[in-house]
Amino acid sequence: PALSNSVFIQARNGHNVAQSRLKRQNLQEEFRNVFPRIVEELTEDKEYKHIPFAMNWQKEVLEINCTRGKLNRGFTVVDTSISLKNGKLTEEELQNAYIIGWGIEMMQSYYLIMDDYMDQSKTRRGLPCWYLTKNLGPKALNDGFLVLSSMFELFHKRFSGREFYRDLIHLFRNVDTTTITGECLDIFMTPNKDEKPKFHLFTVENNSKMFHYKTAYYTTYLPVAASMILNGFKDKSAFDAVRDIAIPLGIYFQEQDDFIDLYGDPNITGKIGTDIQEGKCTWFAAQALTHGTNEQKKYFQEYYGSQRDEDIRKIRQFYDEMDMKKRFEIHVEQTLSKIKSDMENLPENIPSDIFSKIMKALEKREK
Ligand code: DMA
Ligand code: MG
Ligand code: MG
Repeated sequence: PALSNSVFIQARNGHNVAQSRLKRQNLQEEFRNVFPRIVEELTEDKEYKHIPFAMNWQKEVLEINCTRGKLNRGFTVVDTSISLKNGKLTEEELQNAYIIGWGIEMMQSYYLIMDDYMDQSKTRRGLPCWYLTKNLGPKALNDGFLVLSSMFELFHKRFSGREFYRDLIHLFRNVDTTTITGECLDIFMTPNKDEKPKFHLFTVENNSKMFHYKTAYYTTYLPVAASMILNGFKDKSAFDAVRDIAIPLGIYFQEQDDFIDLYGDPNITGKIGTDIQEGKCTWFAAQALTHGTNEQKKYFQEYYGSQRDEDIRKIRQFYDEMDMKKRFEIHVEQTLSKIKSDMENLPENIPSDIFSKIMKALEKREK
């Protein structure tokens, strides 16, 4: 069904969207305004109305968990569709990009509900984590699954009759498996209560593999690949070429996440960093154990993963002594210049500005 009383459906479906409407800020606002309709559509089911409690709960879970992020991933679907169609996309193509974009935002919210429970984080996007809301505790896990199933429900309602449906579902299933595998790697490398961190696993290679799986695949590859599927791409080599650029960019995104955990301002990021006391295999920890002297490594292993404030301070000081901010800056410069040069070899039908837009959105990211 069309988003019937939606204010922005002005043009008829088959017509190209007017250029004047394709301004970024404009579209970002349109994109944002689509979500309440999606929630309505998901909960308007006749059968469902007989269980109003579940219906209202689903509304609340979706509204609180899906709308408070930066919406970078979701909007990348829109950005990518515009690039792939060289600015000439129909109303229907734009609406489809909005729906898929929100699907990705829903997927992200499901990961965060689960991840915050596993990481025992305290705040997210400026609010208590969902499992800490209303003292839900482990019951929050069902809401994670609720958000995921809502996403598949939305795609089914909207796209099940479409030619691209099979490829779309295949992509999302595949990305979900990859991300969960990445969370497995993360969990495996994180110590359980009263255990020492697994320092022998803290290598640059393991760290980057974990980032590839847990973050890069769904953060940068998924939105671009989803838009390609919407736009009729079938050729495996085009997806491979996109993956080769998207994955390093997504790994860089998670490296920024580690930077923010250490040096970010919680008032801006909306979350409080806990990586040091949790003994996480972060980019910084992997650097310390790769480039430190034997003496430095010994010192690091003595205090990393401890809950005591003074030990956490020691690790922060240690990072300063190793000049980690500078190391990070150099690493980022190298990463980005490699990605930029690889972007020059993309196939002709993949405009490189797809990735320039993502890079721009990540530049000097503070949250
Ligand atoms: C993020 O891992 C990965 C997923 C799949 C949510 P993280 O725990 O480092 O992220 P955050 O710092 O946002 O909790
Ligand atoms: Mg986390
Ligand atoms: Mg985590």
